[in-house]
Amino acid sequence: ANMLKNMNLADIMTGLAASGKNVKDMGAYKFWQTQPVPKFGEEGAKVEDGPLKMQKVEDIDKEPQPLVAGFEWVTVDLMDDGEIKEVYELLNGHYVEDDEAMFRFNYIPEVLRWAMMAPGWQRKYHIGVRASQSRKLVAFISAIPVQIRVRDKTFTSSEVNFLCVHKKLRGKRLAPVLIKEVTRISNLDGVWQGLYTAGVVLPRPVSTSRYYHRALNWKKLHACGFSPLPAGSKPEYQVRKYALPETTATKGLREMQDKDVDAVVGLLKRYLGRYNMAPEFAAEEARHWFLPKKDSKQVIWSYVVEDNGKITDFFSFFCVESSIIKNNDVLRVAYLFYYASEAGLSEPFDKPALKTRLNALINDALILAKRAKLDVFNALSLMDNALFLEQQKFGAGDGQLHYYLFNYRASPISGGVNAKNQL
Ligand code: MYA
Repeated sequence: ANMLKNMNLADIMTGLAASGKNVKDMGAYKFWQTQPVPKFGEEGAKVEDGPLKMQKVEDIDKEPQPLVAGFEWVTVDLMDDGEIKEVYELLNGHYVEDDEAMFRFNYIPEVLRWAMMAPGWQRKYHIGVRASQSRKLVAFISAIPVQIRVRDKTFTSSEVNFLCVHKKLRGKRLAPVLIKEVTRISNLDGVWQGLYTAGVVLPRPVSTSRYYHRALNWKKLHACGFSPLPAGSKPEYQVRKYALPETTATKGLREMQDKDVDAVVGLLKRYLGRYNMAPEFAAEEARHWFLPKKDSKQVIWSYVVEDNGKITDFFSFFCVESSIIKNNDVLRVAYLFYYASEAGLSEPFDKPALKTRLNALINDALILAKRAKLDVFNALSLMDNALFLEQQKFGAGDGQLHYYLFNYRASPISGGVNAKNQL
């Protein structure tokens, strides 16, 4: 979870984007220094990957930590339209913003359900805090179970997301209490590892990637302050630079259907096997994450290439809106999700062939996103994205996304982490 925005050249040159921004001394992390996470300063140590702390379910507290007077724990029923609206409103007003407070994520209920009601979800992981008197929802945290592979080891972990504290309750150490509660609930289910992303630096990222942005609707991006007009350029030139054809070019490209699930799972398993850290999808999970729901607003777009009855390629992107704070409008932002291609799986590995293929596929993804009326297309500097970012006219943004593992020590991973957690 992090924000987006085209960074101007001056920031790149002054190094503002460097990952050093926001780093504190280990001792200043009053909460995180008590948790089973790797510490800054021990990066170099040669250690085997694995859990940091072993515990037993019977030793885990059966009750949550008490909250300060006037507040109480609740679980939120996301099936209930009224309750999901409360989560929507909390996040819409108080969730992640960019550094200059120009944009804030606007997770509509359809996206929240998609993200938090994935296979294996349980209501007890949709944890809220209410003010006892007013019943107002003032804080939230959630998790879903995922199978995550780090190098040659695969384990279940709680993927934590949507941590949010109402602006009026900030700085009161409520976030650590929420994090301990989602940990406790996971532990009672025998889950001992966590996976999460944040724009802020905490002890200690297992991987860090940068956001890149590709304009689809440059005029709108410029008008709302997302994309500056480069010095010496003219608006017409920018519009022409980002123009896209009306129709896709890849032969055999079509929307993914239910009948493709097994083929996509098989292809993804082989393709993601190339990376040091990636999720493992069961068929049911792939169905959930990739197939659009027919009866609600579209959140996810997935395409396959079929060649003589065989699925050779796959790509997907999802949409999360961002509110433009100054004028009540929204940006419709596409995020590149998972992809896979036989072109990356030849023996020996043929990098130029993969580069050519990914550029063709991503160009089609841009065309399809534009057709879906999305305004900008985001991708991270992970997986094989370096092979197409420049050629497809993505520009570096000012947002970083740090990947974290809870209670798992792993030597640092460069590139190729899972795309799912960018939600
Ligand atoms: S990332 C998105 C987080 N949400 C936002 O950024 C929305 C806007 N901001 C807020 O709502 C608040 O500022 C939040 C902090 C809630 C972020 N992840 O209560 P405090 C540490 C982890 O006084 P507040 C996402 O959702 C901070 O370093 N820790 O602060 C993934 C300090 O600790 P320390 C964070 O500003 C979340 C302490 O909190 C984050 O009122 C993954 C201060 O607490 C952050 N993003 O509230 C959570 N930001 O003293 C971890 C600040 O040590 C999951 N802090 O520096 C771990 C795995 C658990 C499952 C395990 C299973 C076994």
